[in-house]
Amino acid sequence: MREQLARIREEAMAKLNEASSSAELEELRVKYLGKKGEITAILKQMGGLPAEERPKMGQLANEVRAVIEEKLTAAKREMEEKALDLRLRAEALDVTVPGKAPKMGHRHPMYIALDEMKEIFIGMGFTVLDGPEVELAELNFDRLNADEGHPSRDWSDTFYFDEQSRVMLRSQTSPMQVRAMDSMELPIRIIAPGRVYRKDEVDATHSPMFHQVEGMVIDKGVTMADLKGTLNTAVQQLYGEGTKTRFRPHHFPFTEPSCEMDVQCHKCGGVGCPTCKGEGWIELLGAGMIHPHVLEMAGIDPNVWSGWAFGFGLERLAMRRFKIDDLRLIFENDVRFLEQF
Ligand code: 2NM
Repeated sequence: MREQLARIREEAMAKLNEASSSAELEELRVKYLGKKGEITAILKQMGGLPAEERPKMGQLANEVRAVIEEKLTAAKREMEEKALDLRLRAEALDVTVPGKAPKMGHRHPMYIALDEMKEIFIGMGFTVLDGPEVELAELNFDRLNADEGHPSRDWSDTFYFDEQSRVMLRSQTSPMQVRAMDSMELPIRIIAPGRVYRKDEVDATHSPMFHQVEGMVIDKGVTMADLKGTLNTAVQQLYGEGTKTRFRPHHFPFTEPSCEMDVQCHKCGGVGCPTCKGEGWIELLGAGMIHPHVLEMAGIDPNVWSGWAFGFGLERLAMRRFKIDDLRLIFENDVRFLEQF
């Protein structure tokens, strides 16, 4: 029995040393210490021993049992520690690995130009207005002195929604000025940027959708001098101090008198170069004193109030500002193009 216990002890120790999983450990625990295990079997045989041998053998058997138990516990703990260590290693974050920089977008070049424009006019006390792109022909045309028969009202020029030509995609942002005249308290100082629609074929300078910025001032005693002063101030901020402008007579149905404003070419200083096509001047916008009848239609007495307005195409402004030579680039949104600004 003594030898049996010694063998069990030796064998158990060797096997416990070799065990490589907790399942194996459990198997060994059952094999040696379980109810039908080898130690239990030995203890059951004790009854056959002489009485004086029993306590010694009992003690020995218990020692072996204790040693195996201890070894089991130690092996189990070691295995758990190893597993934890492996898991920690696998889950470890290397905080020294360089991060991935998120790709930052930026404003579209046209909106950079628009925001500049807004800043300039907000700085002069103007409010920025927004309005519907689906508009009544009444506000887009009639209220702006463009009566039935005006060429821009033709079906070949304008996107109408109905046979009666009552509802349309606005062809200018001026209907917002009309809405402002109808709803705002005087005096009014506003700019109205937004999309406008005309039936034009796409080419390097045309698109059926483009953006306009229009501005309007209505107050008492407002004259053409205020128009020139305000637009000159805006141009100095946009193109730099000392930029010269000139005003040429023009015609619009909603203004009288009307004019176009040119800026002296920033490239050649007015001598003439490819940028200004040899002119020395670059056409910037249309403007004029609001027609008395347009004021009257809005219920504003032209004998008390007067006003001026202007309008220009935003794409053209952005194209000049960023030296873009094809309008289509503005709308294609090719990232390789956009990234350059
Ligand atoms: C332009 C040129 C000149 C204009 C006029 C008005 C209104 F509503 F006050 F009559 N809004 N916009 C105007 C005047 C627009 O664009 C080339």
